[in-house]
Amino acid sequence: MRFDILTIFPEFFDSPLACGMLRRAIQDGLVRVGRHDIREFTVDKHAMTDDRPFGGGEGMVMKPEPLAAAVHHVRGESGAAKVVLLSPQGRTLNQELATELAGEEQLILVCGRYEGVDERFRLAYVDCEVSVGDYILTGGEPAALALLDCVVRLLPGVLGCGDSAANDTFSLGSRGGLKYPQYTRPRNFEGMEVPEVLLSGDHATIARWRLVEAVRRTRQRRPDLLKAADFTPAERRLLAKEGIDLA
Ligand code: 9D3
Repeated sequence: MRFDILTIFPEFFDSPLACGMLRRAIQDGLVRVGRHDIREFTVDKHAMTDDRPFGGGEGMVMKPEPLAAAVHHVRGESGAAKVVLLSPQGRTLNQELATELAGEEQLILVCGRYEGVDERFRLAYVDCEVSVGDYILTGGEPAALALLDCVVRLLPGVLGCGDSAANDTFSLGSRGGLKYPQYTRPRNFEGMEVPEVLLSGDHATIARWRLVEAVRRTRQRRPDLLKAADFTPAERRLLAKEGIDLA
């Protein structure tokens, strides 16, 4: 898969791309990430990427020509690239959207700054607008980074065995719920003990305890993520016995 990021701050992505899973995926050739400075596609002598809004008002608007020229520059031979504008008005990013995007051959991520991009660029070039949530960022770059990160980890070969999708299958996490509480050494930390059941070596009992704790936690913090249909009859019996009502 190939990503091309259009931005006025290409350096923004330097250290994220040089660390951890993203670095490894790039090194292994599983993904290619190009960064392109929109300023290099400007058409005027002052290299302006933004201008004042027609009709007046606060802030600046990104000019359409540099954005269009940058898209033309990075669009591959096939022309099959999908142009994604990171925008507060977009579809909110979630795991389902990440899975859809992971099926694309090339994504061109357009990072807006200022008050937004010229409407004509959006209409003529943008296939999909994505937001990362209902809060205000300074621009599209941090949103593009979140999108890149969550899509890349879905690509074949990127995850190690320890974090594989298959390994997730039995946990609530893979069904959209939250993770159970986790513990590692030492057994006593500041007077707090690790729950006895986790030291028992009884894998079936541990699995049941984890399911119960994960559901309890999800119901308390993110009830929107819990659907009774996600559980087997045996799991529903166990949860009912523990006094957890899925309805
Ligand atoms: C209504 C006036 N503007 C802000 C006080 C609107 C506005 C313009 C530009 C708000 C944010 C931004 C910059 N943000 C993004 O480009 C952005 C974003 C976000 O702010 N939140 C969540 N997802 C995204 S994706 C791109």
